[in-house]
Amino acid sequence: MTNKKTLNVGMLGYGFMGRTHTNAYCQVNHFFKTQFNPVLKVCYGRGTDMAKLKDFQSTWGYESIETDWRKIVERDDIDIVNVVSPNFLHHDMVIAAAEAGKIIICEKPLAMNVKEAEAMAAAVKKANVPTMVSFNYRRVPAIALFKQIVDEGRVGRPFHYRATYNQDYTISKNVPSGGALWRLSAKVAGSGVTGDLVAHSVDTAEWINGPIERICAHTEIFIKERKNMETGQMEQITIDDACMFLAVFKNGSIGTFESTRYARGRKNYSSMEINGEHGACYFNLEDPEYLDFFRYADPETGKKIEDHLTGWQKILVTNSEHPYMKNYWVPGLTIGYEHTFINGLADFFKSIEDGTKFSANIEDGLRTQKVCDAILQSAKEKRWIEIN
Ligand code: SOE
Repeated sequence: MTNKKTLNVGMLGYGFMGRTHTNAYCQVNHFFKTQFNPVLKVCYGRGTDMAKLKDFQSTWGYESIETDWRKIVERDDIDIVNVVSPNFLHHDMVIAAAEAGKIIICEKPLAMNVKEAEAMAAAVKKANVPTMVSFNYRRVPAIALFKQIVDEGRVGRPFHYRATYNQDYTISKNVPSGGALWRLSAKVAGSGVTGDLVAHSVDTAEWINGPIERICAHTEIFIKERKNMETGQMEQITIDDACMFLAVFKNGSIGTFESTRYARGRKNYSSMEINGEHGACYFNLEDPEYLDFFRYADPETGKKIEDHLTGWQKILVTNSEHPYMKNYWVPGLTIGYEHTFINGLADFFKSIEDGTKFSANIEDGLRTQKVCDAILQSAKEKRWIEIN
């Protein structure tokens, strides 16, 4: 017998993110005591590859499939509309879901541009429905600990923030565009690494270190033509392959950000470091269970506690005192990428249950979109841009 309230899920998409989000629904109640029982009702695909859609359905246990996403949004029995489709569809899907009064979960980047994101946020505000934008890296235990340490004042006045998000999977000119590689097509993805990777870095940076006030960016396209795997034709590549920018935060600290899909050897190298008056923190997603912390001074007194034993502490973030970890195994045993989606869903369910504000919500998604659009504008116009 369970008293949990059923939440029927309509999954709009069935690719990589469809898997990560679906797995979170399957696992959330195994590790967290939520008040909700998500039921995998229906998953959507365009119908171009029915075998793949059906395979997704049977692998994960969806009750049915659908090739018209609007039919899912219109269904009275669907409670959560979960958007994991390519970026160009987010706008229509989220607005329709808001108008239908659904709980909304949307992958990042929220939209193709600020104009779309603003319309989505307005529709959500009008409908007053709970939203989650899937900035899953906030839910890496070591990144949550990073924020906790900064919030506790252990880093003190911040001077520098440094972030990278580097991969290497598009270096070959033979990597096609289109199909599963829609992230290389501007019409489908909106932008390149800026929306796909920098959005994560910006979300985490602002979450940890507060708002970015102004930026100056440079972007680069290294390979300007690729064969589209669906049409077989060469197409012009207009998305940014690499992006670097300087940032000034509202708190007076300054930042550097670098992102590329051409960093040979780097697979998912998302790193962040903050250097403050009293200490510093460093995290790197290729070593995700560790957080490095450097303690120079007592946060209360500001008094130097550095001595001959001082150095970077490499904290294995697996103790029950660490964020999320008491829900999993025993100290020393690690969790992985998929758990960030489980942790996020558990937090989202808790906020719905308690009626509290969830972050990252659609407003946070809009905020990140503003920074990303400013980055692209800055690179185009070769000048500093203020973020309002
Ligand atoms: C791109 O390769 C990608 O899959 C992103 O879209 C995800 O958001 C990122 O977390 C992993 O890399």
